[in-house]
Amino acid sequence: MAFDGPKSIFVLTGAGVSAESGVATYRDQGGLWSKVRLEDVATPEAFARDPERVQAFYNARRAGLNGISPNPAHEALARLEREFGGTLTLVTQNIDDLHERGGSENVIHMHGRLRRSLCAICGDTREHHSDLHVTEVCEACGETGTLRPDVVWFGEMPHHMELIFERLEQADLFVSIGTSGAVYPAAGFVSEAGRLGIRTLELNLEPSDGSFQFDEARHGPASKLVPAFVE
Ligand code: BJW
Repeated sequence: MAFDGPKSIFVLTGAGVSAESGVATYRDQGGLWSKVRLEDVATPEAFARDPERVQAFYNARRAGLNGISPNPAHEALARLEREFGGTLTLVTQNIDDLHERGGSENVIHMHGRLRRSLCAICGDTREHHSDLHVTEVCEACGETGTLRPDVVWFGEMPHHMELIFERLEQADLFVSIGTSGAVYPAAGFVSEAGRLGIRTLELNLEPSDGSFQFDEARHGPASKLVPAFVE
């Protein structure tokens, strides 16, 4: 590891860490938001307007998780969790489960999880690996048509924010991997880390919009950069 002796590392991952596993990123050329308007699929208003369309968008992406595998970046972060003597906090913006499948045991999913359902009425969440339909009945409250993917849409509050800021404050190294830094509150973590005097490192395919805010930035594919960082 290039930084000497960190005792508490806070890692933030984004879509770039799963790109080499075949998961589409959002804002790269050919990314999800170049194919569909986020206002049509990734807001509570879109779900209220056209639930079938929104369910179809997420059903296709959930089905896509069946045919993919974690890559060396996920595996290296799992190795870091097992072998690092200090505290590791792994926060992901990703809704896939590739960190878990790569061997990480403690993953904080701030934007939720695609393989879970959420009842919009009673708040019940549970594992859900198959398609979701507008006719589905919530097993917890019995309402029909209220189940949605347990993901965080624009305008909604990301999950575990109190815990995340608590862990960030305790860290002495902040590492951002494969994220464009375009979406808040995650995009603000680097400036918050800087304010707290925490060293900051970016590992990304190319300089992100916020690259200049990091103490150090290394550019290239996550499958190469992350294992090299962990060694
Ligand atoms: C590689 C690679 C390889 C590629 N190796 N790297 C104005 C100012 C400030 C904020 C706002 C504002 N107007 C509105 C807001 C708030 C809004 C927001 O941030 N909007 C921005 C667009 C400005 N945010 C929200 O609404 C959030 N909620 C909120 O703020 O609540 C209030 C609050 C207040 C105070 C505290 C806390 C909360 C909710 C945001 C929810 C985001 N949801 C999504 C969709 C999830 C469901 C789904 O998947 O459909 O989450 S949007 C999408 O973007 C997804 C991602 O997690 C997120 C981040 O994307 P990410 O991971 O960075 O992907 P990309 O594609 O952008 O970047 C990939 C990067 O990887 C690139 O840099 C590549 O170069 C790189 N890369 N291949 C290494 N092989």
